[in-house]
Amino acid sequence: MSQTRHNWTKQEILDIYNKPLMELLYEAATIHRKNHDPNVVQVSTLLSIKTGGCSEDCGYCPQAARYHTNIEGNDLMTVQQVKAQALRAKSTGSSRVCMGAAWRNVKDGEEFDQVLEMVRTINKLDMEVCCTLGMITENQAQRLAEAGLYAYNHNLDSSEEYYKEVISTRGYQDRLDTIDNVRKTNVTVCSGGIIGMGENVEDRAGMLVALSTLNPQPESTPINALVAVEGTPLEDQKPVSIWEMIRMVATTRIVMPETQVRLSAGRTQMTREGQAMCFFAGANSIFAGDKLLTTPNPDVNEDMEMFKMLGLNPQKPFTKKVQPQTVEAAESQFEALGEKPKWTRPEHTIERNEAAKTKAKLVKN
Ligand code: SAM
Ligand code: DTB
Ligand code: SF4
Repeated sequence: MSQTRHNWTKQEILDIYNKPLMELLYEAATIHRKNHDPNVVQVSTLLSIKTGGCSEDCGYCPQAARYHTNIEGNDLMTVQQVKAQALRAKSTGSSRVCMGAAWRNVKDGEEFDQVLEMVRTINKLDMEVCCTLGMITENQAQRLAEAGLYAYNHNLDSSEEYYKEVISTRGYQDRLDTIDNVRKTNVTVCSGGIIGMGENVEDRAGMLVALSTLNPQPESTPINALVAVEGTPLEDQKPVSIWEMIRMVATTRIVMPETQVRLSAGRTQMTREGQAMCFFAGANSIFAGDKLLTTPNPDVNEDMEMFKMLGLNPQKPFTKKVQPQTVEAAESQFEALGEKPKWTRPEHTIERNEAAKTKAKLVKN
């Protein structure tokens, strides 16, 4: 019988998070090995296919146009460029390529058609393909599924309450709606969040309530430690301690036993010993490659050395679910509907976001 529960309460999750560490680790590791091979870690490579210039106000994000950060913006990559990067990722042991675009939402048209072609191309290399393109409609999710998409990443980021302190340009329900649209297809759901944005432990538990009560639960959940980037509203946040990361990973593992828990952004700040404890606590996926989307990540050779030291093996593609079939554009059953996802645009004011925007205007002028 599956141990997966979809009715976790915030108090239950808080009680788990706050357990004495040795008990928390033992419980998480026990659940981990019942559901996964503890010596296998899935490796994904991120590819920023369209960088910067985003219209949203996400307080953590260096790609939001309204803040002044030192990133180099780029238009949409070509299919050939993406193919070359995917082949490189495959040769260094990645089973998945995750393509990120600094978009609020997907718009039907040439650029989305190009992304669909990227999906087809990578799936044909026998790698899992993931996209994170912002909000999508059900029709757009169907078209991605038909192209051979394996996973769609759309994070809840935090609890519903704390989310309002970080993002004002779209609501929590909008995110849930996109996840719901993905769920209507064969594409797996990747959804998680960030710790270290100034939220409290209740918010971390609140995010895990929102994720674990989804039915089915997400197939993968990235746990990011905030990378505080200069110029963003969250630039002065103190780094989270490794103990908080370990507790968050372990709690995620306990409430979502079957999910692949990804130790995501923030690994450059973590020692190998710290990362090893996260793997013991149930993390079984990482992002590899010396860049996340715009910020640094450990070098892939260093990661492979760490794997060797810990006796970990990279997961083979399509271990958890069969490879989707790619339907060519000419044979597609779905036409572009030209619709936009409906979203609520809460547009309340977040003081620190406004301050970062004002500061950026002064620097840019
Ligand atoms: N634009 C799309 C969207 O917002 O869904 C896709 C890209 S966006 C960069 C994907 C996720 O990266 C965000 O939801 C957030 O959880 C994470 N992220 C962005 N900036 C981060 C940072 N500075 N530190 C940690 N995680 C970050
Ligand atoms: C996720 O949860 N983390 C990744 C991926 N999904 C797209 C992105 C992390 C981005 C960190 C900041 C940057 O490099 O720009
Ligand atoms: Fe845009 Fe995504 Fe960054 Fe938000 S997280 S500003 S939507 S790129």
